[in-house]
Amino acid sequence: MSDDDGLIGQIKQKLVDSKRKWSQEGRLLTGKAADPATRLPPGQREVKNWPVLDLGIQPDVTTENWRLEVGGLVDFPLVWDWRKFIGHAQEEFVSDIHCVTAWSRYDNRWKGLSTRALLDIVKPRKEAKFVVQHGFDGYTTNVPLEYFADDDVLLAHEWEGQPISREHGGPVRLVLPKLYFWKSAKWISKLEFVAEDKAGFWEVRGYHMRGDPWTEERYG
Ligand SMILES: Nc1nc2c(c(=O)[nH]1)N[C@H]1C(S)=C(S)[C@@H](COP(=O)(O)O)O[C@H]1N2
Ligand SMILES: [Mo]
Repeated sequence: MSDDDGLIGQIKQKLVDSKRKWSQEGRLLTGKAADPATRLPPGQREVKNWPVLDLGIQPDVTTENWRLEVGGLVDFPLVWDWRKFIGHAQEEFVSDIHCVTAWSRYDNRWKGLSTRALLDIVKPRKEAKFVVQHGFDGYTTNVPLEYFADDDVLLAHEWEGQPISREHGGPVRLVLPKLYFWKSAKWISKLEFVAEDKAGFWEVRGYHMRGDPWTEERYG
């Protein structure tokens, strides 16, 4: 890390407070389900730009100082640096982003290591049912293992042929397209396999433990 604590900015307390209030009020809920074939989940609108959403802290992570730790209920825990990570076969996927603040962005071309490839290496134990993602900014978010293991989930390092920028979570972030985007940690530092579900940063503030956009699992 280059600066004192490796972080820039300050946590946006107002954003955190207003999003917590949204969850209490059930803001943006339409009560309708949408068919995935329609492409746009209920209550969402398409944007062409790519908004930046985080807690206001954008850690200075580079390919030099980045490390990925994988632990918890796995047979082969690991700590990788960039060279180890990039030495594994990379895959590309095009997918849509659905953010719980109601924007969706279509057709994002991601490149990275598939979570299936990672799972083949670390071998989760049969008791492992959930994955907690940790970011270098202190962010956490929890997902069911079967969503984490889906074939379109990447530990991504490129977007549209370019390295993922710092503001969007570079050098490596998770991309899990079938859930709201808060379930995809930026500046990923650690993956923790657990037996019991464990609420992450937004989940303890009223956001959903799973977060499926098609059934509007925004809060709860
Ligand atoms: N480490 C970390 N990951 C995070 C967040 C964060 O604050 N810290 N915010 C989440 C939220 S709420 C969203 S919508 C997406 C936003 O990603 P983007 O800024 O690239 O659009 O990242 C998610 N992952
Ligand atoms: Mo979000």
